This record gives sequence, structure tokens and C-alpha cells, in this order.
Amino acid sequence: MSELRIDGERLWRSLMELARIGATEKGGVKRLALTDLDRQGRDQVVAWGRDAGLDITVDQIGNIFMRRPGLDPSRAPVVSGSHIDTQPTGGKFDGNYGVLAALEVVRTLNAEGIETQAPIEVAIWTNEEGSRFVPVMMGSGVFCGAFTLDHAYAAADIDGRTVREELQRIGYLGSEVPGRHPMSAYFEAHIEQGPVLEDAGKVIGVVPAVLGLAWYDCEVTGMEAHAGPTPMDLRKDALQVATRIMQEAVAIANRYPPYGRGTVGFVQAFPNSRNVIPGKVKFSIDLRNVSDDLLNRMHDELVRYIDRVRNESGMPIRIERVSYYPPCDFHRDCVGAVRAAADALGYASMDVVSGAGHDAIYAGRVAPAGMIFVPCKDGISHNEIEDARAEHIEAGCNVLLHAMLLVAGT
Ligand code: HGY
Ligand code: MN
Ligand code: MN
Repeated sequence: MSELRIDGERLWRSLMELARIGATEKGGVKRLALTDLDRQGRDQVVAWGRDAGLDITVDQIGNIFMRRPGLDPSRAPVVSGSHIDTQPTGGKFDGNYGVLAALEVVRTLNAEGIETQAPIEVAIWTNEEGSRFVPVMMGSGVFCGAFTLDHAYAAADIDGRTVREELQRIGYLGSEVPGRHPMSAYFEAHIEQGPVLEDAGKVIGVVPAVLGLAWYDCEVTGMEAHAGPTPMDLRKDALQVATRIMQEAVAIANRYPPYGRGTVGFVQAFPNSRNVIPGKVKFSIDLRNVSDDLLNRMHDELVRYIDRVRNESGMPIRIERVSYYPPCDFHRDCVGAVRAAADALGYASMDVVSGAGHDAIYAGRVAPAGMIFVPCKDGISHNEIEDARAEHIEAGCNVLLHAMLLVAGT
């Protein structure tokens, strides 16, 4: 069994083929959650799963589970997967790699005629990115009970389309009750999306933990007025106040090195006309850190600063936390299985704390979970130039195969 290896070329071909669905001119992928392109991507991966003899289940939030039977059907499956929804300027590998690496494990077991004791499953989680619909990691979050199905169903995109309507429209509003789906362990292969592995010259990242995350919606209300006649001291310029808060979000993160993170990625100014003083600004704030205590201190500093700006400006400022999960450790048995597999395969590895959120966080709330990182070029992700080396993609999938076999048994 130790000589068993996946077919790296087959995996790479599938990655490039799936990347054609939503391909952008710059070589990235734009496949937003629950769009027609997401449906096409789902249909493609499900078709590959059926070709591999897998049984398909879809739950009520659109999570897809593709099962390969085991010799002992009484055992809960060992599951591996990720997401195929992307950022607007996404890449070929974020999420897609984890889903197709799991499929490649199945294809390898089929090709070698290997039966596992526990069933093996490939999972595709709905709306991991949280770009079109908030909260982030939506499908896995409903699955583990982090938030309710109704809360997720009601989430609407910028055009007012809801998750429920879009799931129905693309044909992936399944029947299984989310979470009523046993897992004995969960593994997720993913590009690191940062520079640590590449800088250290390592092939495999063993992921012990993930940073905690807090997402906020912030809204500043001023008053539209003419950019010409309105004297500077009489203005209620919502954008000027909003930019102070945006700057402070980043300043707070810089006061909490090395893991403090602060990002403002989404901004809407109304009416967004060059000669109208903005009357309303809506924007997002993304804070992260390695301990809940530090994340809470960053939260408190942000709220205090907004109180101060609200008093100084006299403008209504609304802030709402719309996504949150605390920092978490992955299960020692899964982390150990990944490390043992990397060592047995002779890959240079190191521990890497994940700055990015992953479905494995929520899967880890209902079963032991672990992750496998591989380097990405220049540590760049959430960018159309995202890239990875075929040999690293193959290595990560070999580690996934052997970590899963360690747990599933043969
Ligand atoms: O935001 C994240 O960390 C993930 O990419 N959804
Ligand atoms: Mn991802
Ligand atoms: Mn992502």
C-alpha cells in the first residue's frame, strides 16, 4: 500500500478542465456561488463522480456528498473535499484543488481495485467564499449548526436574490437535512494562499490551527449635497467619515502582529456620482487573529473608535458583526495522519497556521478534521494569477490519499 500513488496528470487535467468553467481572460476563474457557472461546475464534478461509481447526495443547503462504499458499511465515511465557488477574481486552485484531489483519491482506489473499510466520500460545500452571499463558509456552517438553514436561505446578494431562490434556480436545493450526514473524519487539501511554504522551500504544510475571523457590515449616513456650492464646513460627507474607519481597521491589525489582519474589501458609496457629496457609504471589515482574546480586543478597539467618530461627526454609523468563528485547532489524530503520510512519502513538510478560513473548520466541529497545504506561486491567491506547481499539487494529493487510508483502513 505504501507504494500507492495518485495519477498527477489525471488530477491536473481535471483541474484545468474545471477551470474552463468561469475562465477569465487573465487565466483565473470567476464562478460565484449559486450562479449558472457554479451549477455548471457542480454538474461537471457530479458527472465525474458518477463516472467513478459514486452515489450522490445533496442536502438542503446544496452541499454535495459523493460516496464510495466501504467493506464495513456500519462505519461513517472518511470525507474529503472543499468548495468550487470562487472569488470574482479567483484562481484555478482555491477550493477546486481540494474537491478534485478528493476525487483523484477515489479514482486511484478504483484503478487499483482497493477496498477501504470505511466508505470514502467527496464533499463539495456551498458558498465557502462568502463573496456573493454572507456568511462565509455557508454550506459547512449550516451543516455543523453554526447558523440555521433559514438564516442562510434568507441571505441575499447585492441584487436582492436570496440563497434559497438561487439554490432552487440552479437545481441544487437537495432534500437531506444538513448535518444528518455522519463523518468519521474530514481532510481538506488546499493551496496555502500565503508565502510561508514557498519561502521555506517546503512541499507540504501540516495545518495545526486556523486564525479566527470576524466580518462586519458598516454603514455611515451623511447627506447628499452639491459638490460645488456646498461649503466644506457644512458638509455631511459619509465617505470622509467612512475612510477614517477603514484606515483604523487596518491600523488596529498592525497593532497586533504577527497574526493580526484587517481588510476592507467591499465598498459602496451612494449615489456614487462625482459631483455629489456621498450621503451613504456601506463597507465591509474583515478582522482576524490567532487567539479569541486578541480578536476580541481588536473588536473592542474598532467599536470604541467608531463610537468616537460617531460623536465627533454627529453622523449615524451602524456596525453589525455578520460572520464570526473563533480560532480553532485541528484534531491531533488528523494532524498526525497528515504528518505521518508526508514523512512516509518523503516530502519536506512544516507546520503552517492557516490565515484563510476553510470548510474544514466547520467540518471539524462534527468530526476530527485536518488539512494539507501545498505552496502556491508567490503566495498569491484570491487573484486571477493564482498558480501552483503540478508536482506540489500531486504531492499534496498523495498525502491526502495516505492520510485518508490511515483513517479509513483497507
Ligand atoms: O475568507 C477566507 O478566508 C476564505 O477564503 N473564505
Ligand atoms: Mn478556499
Ligand atoms: Mn478563498
